[in-house]
Amino acid sequence: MNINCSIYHSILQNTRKRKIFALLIDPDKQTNKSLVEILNRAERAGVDLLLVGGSLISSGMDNHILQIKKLCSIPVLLFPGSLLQISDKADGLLLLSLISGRNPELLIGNHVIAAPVLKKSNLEVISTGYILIENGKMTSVEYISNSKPIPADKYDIVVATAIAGEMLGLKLIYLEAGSGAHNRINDRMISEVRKNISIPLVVGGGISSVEDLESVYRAGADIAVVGSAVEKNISILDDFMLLTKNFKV
Ligand code: 1GP
Repeated sequence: MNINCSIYHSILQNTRKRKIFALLIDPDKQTNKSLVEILNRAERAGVDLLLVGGSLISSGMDNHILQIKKLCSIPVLLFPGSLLQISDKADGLLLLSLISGRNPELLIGNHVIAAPVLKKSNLEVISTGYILIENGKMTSVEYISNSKPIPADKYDIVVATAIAGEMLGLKLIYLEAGSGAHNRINDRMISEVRKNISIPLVVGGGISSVEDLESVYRAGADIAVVGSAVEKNISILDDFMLLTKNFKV
């Protein structure tokens, strides 16, 4: 992805032509050795974006990001699980508003606290409507965010939430089943949301095979986010990227 123009601008340009694959790196789940391996593989395979974050991170983000930037040139977006995960060493940040929930801190409270810091940084801030969907088990994001996910068969509520997010001026809608979800976001949910919004649609959580990824793309996701499947089997990354590059939009 060309980082000379802004990341969001290149997302908008790319989504008209092709799908975008984002690899989620949870620094706490990597050793130095596995990080080198995964980033080399990601660069070779042509991964478009790195999202870096997790529900809990045990040490400062700056060092993690500096290490990642030393090892590869893929644009790095923070995907912060908390206010502690902001680092101006990254290229950008998904400013997540958890619009499926009713926890005021995650709708606006944390954003107010972070705003002056973000304003002074060089980070590209991409406001994102984050919609948590039930997936069959409680995920870390549900527990930590202290918010209820929307049931996976409540299509109308999810669609209305996504439309509201777009109307509020958010730049991306992110349907999240949660890391390691039993059930990824279902195809009908993805396509109904896709039909009803015009901003890019991100889908993540529980995408564990090439078939899953293909269905997610076919249903209408512009950007797919995968973490756990690659942590378990790094070679699947090549298959994911082969599909992404050859997928006809
Ligand atoms: C990012 O939580 C996802 O949205 C990543 O989920 O770890 O299940 O791929 P997985």
